[in-house]
Amino acid sequence: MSLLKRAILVTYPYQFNIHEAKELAKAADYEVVEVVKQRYLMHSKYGLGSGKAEELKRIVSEKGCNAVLFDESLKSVQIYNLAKLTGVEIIDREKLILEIFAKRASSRESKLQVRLAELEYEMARAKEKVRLAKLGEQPGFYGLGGYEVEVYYRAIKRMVASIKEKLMKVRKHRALYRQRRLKLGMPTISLAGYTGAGKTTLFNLLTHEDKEVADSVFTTLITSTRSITLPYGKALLSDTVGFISRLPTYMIEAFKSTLEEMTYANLVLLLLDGSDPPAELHRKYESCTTVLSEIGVPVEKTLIVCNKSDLCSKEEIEEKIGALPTNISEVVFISAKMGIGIKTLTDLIDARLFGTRKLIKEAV
Ligand SMILES: Nc1nc2c(ncn2[C@@H]2O[C@H](COP(=O)(O)OP(=O)(O)OP(=O)(O)O)[C@@H](O)[C@H]2O)c(=O)[nH]1
Ligand SMILES: [Mg+2]
Repeated sequence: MSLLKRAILVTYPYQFNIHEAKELAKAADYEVVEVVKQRYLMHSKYGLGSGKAEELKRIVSEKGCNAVLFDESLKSVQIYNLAKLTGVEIIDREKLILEIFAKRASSRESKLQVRLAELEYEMARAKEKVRLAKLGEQPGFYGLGGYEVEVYYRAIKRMVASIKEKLMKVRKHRALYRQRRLKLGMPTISLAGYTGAGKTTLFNLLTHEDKEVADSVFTTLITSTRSITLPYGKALLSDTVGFISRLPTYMIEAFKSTLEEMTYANLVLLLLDGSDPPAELHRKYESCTTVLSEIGVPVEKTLIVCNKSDLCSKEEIEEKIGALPTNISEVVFISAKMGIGIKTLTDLIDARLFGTRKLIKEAV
């Protein structure tokens, strides 16, 4: 029995947008029955232009769908207008990502993080609802008065504060762990990269673990840390949540205690999927470096690792990497799945972390 909800996807007319939005839809249990494409999705009334919005209305009724997935962030008034026009639920990109996170979150921490992101989503829209209520229009409030709207807004604010407090405690806990690890003198390595780049595959290979690897988006939500043995010492390797483009800052904020590990890492391995077409590789690379700089990881700490080298020729990947806006010359080509290039990678990590130990040993 299929539990998939039937949905129409509204997105940009580019292959990578369509592909990624479909992956997100699949991960949140939606079956995309038709794709409506438009170059510009920021029109004030419906997100879409009004002609396209009418077309969407027609398709929704023809196909008998339960929802419209809108591949951009929408304001409450736009959601309200679209829902009124089409008669079905409107899920924007942020909401869709939140649905996936909510479905996948299994630890107490990731559940808190997802709840925080959900409330922040609601709060951003509640502000607009308050404004509209004051103007006498109340989309989405179905007759709530301005007073109740204020109460609602304040209630969300209180919940946000309470969750933040709980997350602070988790952060303190992590800080304690970090101090303990520091005392052990073990350097730390973090895996970073777009969702699906192969972080967990590499993590499993280096740590002999068996964490879930899958062809869908956001497979990993919980950070795992294990020790690895390198020629000149031991280090701790962490796998974590993947990045995605157009992720709003508050979501990064919500996952801060998870992502924060990266700011303390001695080395961050930025994994790229070398089999991506050039435009996609470029776009994902930029999304990753934006998040890394937002959370405060200096470029010098990053090592670019180009994964899935088994899927294309070295020349092909080198050409793609060469076109990236980066001045980092050091790129390692590996295949985590096939175990190709792993020795070169571990030697490089070793040199970065224990370079001086090696020199001392060679000198004596
Ligand atoms: N061909 C090929 N496939 C790979 C390689 N590394 C990983 N994959 C595949 O890529 C997909 C995603 O791998 P994961 O390790 O789950 O990726 P991830 O970066 O951890 O993804 P998230 O947890 O969603 O952020 C899986 O289907 C893997 O089997 C590789 O070197 N070659
Ligand atoms: Mg993973």
